[in-house]
Amino acid sequence: DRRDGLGVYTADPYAYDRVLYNNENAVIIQDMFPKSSVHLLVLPKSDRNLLHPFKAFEDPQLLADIKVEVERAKQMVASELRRKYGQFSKSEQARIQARDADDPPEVLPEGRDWMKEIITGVHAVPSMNHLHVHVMSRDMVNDCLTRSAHYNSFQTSFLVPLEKFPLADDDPVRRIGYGPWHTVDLVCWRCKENFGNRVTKLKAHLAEEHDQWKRE
Ligand code: GMP
Repeated sequence: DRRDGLGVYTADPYAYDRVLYNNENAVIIQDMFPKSSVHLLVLPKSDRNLLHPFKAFEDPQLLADIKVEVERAKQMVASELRRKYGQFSKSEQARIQARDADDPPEVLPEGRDWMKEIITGVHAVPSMNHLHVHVMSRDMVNDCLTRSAHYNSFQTSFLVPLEKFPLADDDPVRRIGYGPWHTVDLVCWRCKENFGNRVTKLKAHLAEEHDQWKRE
């Protein structure tokens, strides 16, 4: 089944170049069809990893372990963003200039906090059977993003952050997957412009936003 495609990475981590990190709790891999310029997945190694995430994360130990791995993946995404875009970033340049000045200040400017540019979570209705947590830059610029559902699955409450877990029995998040998230308007994450259902227009716009965003 195509939906079982993520199982191979935890079963045989050393067989795949896409596996970037491996320990006893999880593997961290590159998404094969990334929807942002950097898009990783955390795949727990757990006997609960074929459960729906709402069920799987009822286990406090699993939830705690995976939060640690998601934090690790965030650090990986942040350093990849710094590597890719640091050269364009005004705040990074300010830090480097201060550092390399003849008379450097006692306290250097912070540089850019790339951790703030990252979104994480699970889909309310996952498209793949094995438990996976998305950890990605928030730009949503990638050729693999072709459909409005790709965009909205990360830019609406359909993406459920780990902080929401464990869910109470009556938590409204449990109903998100059955709501109209799929057909809501495409809204730019950065400037909030509404593109209706015009995904081609949105993509052209996101490319422009990306150019501004990397310069911040
Ligand atoms: O939500 C499931 C995620 O898994 C999506 O972002 C897909 O792009 C991704 N995906 C689907 N199949 C594969 C695969 O075989 N390998 C990897 N690395 N990612 C996949």
